[in-house]
Amino acid sequence: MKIKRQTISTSAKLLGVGSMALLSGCQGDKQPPQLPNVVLIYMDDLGYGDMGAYGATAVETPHMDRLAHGGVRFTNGYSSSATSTPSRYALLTGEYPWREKNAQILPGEAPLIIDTTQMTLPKMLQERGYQTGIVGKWHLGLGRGTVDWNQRVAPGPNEVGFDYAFIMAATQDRVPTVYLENGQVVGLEPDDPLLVSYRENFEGEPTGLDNPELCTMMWHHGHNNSIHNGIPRIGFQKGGESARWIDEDMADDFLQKAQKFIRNHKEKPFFLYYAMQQPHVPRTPHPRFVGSSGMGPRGDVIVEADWCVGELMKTLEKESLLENTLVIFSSDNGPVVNDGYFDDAEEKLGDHRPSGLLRGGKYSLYEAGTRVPFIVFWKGKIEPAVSNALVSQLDLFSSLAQLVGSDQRGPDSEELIDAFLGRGEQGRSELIMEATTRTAYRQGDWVFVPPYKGPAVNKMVNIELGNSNEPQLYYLTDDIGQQVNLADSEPEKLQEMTEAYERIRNPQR
Ligand code: NG6
Ligand code: CA
Repeated sequence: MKIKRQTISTSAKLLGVGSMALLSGCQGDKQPPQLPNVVLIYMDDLGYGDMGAYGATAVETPHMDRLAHGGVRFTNGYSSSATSTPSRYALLTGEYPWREKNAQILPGEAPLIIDTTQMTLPKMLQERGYQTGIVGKWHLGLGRGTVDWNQRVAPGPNEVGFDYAFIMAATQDRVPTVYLENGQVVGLEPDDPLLVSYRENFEGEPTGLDNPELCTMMWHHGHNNSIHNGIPRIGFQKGGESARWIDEDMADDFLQKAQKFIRNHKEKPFFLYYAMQQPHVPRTPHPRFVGSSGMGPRGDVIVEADWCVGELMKTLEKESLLENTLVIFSSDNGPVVNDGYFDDAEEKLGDHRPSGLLRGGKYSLYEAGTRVPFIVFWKGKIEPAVSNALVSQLDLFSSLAQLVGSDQRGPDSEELIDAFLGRGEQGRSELIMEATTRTAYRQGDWVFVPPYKGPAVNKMVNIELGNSNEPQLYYLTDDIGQQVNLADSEPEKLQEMTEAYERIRNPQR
């Protein structure tokens, strides 16, 4: 059946009223309102143009598209940064990542950057009786400085609000290449301790730089330290052989843990943060997905991830949880094609445009750095719609707090539950976007990019970063691709945008 599309401004209406009222059954019901489960599916480097529902034709994503077509699909939904750590920091704290100097791409041995006394999204939900879990990529640091991977590693996700955590510490291209379950490295044998260093190699250990003959995937830039599974990584490690993950199984490993979490916690409300690893490098689809996209490993892992989303949704359905589960789908930052390995991603890209019509990509201050697929799905509670409201992942904290009746609010997080549930197009009026500590500003449909020194293009990844000696001003309504800089022709607007931006970034001035 073809779903009739509609825009919110015309006719979409939610099948209920008032966020708390939404949660209760009949009026006068003596039962306390039943809180909905929340499942946050978070992709890694999936671009605005990487999904069928956002215009992709070369790669098929039927399961993600089903969420998009059955829920609210945001066209102006943003991650908080053009890289992972800062986006994830903002997602969990509701605070702009540029306020926290440590919220930058972290190595695998970095200390935890969220203060354990800080209020977080999962802690807020715990206070409301939720059981909380994270499965997948963490990338917010672990421990307090020097980590002994052979002891329980803490503080980490358990200490900032997750009752359950099955994670990789950083990224799949960084050591250690092991999973941690509630702080313990999974499958570690005491007689083969795991050692990790980002400063120097361990004597006698092969590296991508010295031993290319041991690599089944070659590094293009960076990624030439310790080799695991034929893939050279960032950082050095030794030992812990029995604990090492198999890259091709990672999607299944995370999916199974996510499904198990749902099955084990279905009696009380739960929050599951399913932080998937695709399509971040190294792209290692399970053999059953190899060749599935015709676009090489980058396309194949998108197909794999799409399948995982479908399987997760099936689990919710099988457990009769769909009508009581709010599903949020998004990505931590924009897309990159070559992010440091020779993996055919460029050669086989064909006509596919991971950024869609947007300019830039991962690491970029232009739109494709942070404007990402953003979908909110709730069977029976949300009518399918496309929303143009300006929303950020930053806003999930306060908006979910509204939904579950919590008084907690994130410092920079806006209360946009109505927009998220498709009850109107009233989103933010303004937003600061970040890319590796640089920031840009959106207000309405205008975007201001302040002047930044540095290369205009990162030649390694072939992405325009947004750096220019001149201020840039774009009007997205007419120019979604940010091709026409209006800074000279619209001096008043430029002035207004500059001042509004400075008010947020440098309030003391
Ligand atoms: C970069 C890596 C890149 C990726 C990124 C983090 C190099 C040359 N590049 O430093 O491959 O790992 O960090 O990506 O090492 S993110 O999505 O987790 O932010
Ligand atoms: Ca990422």
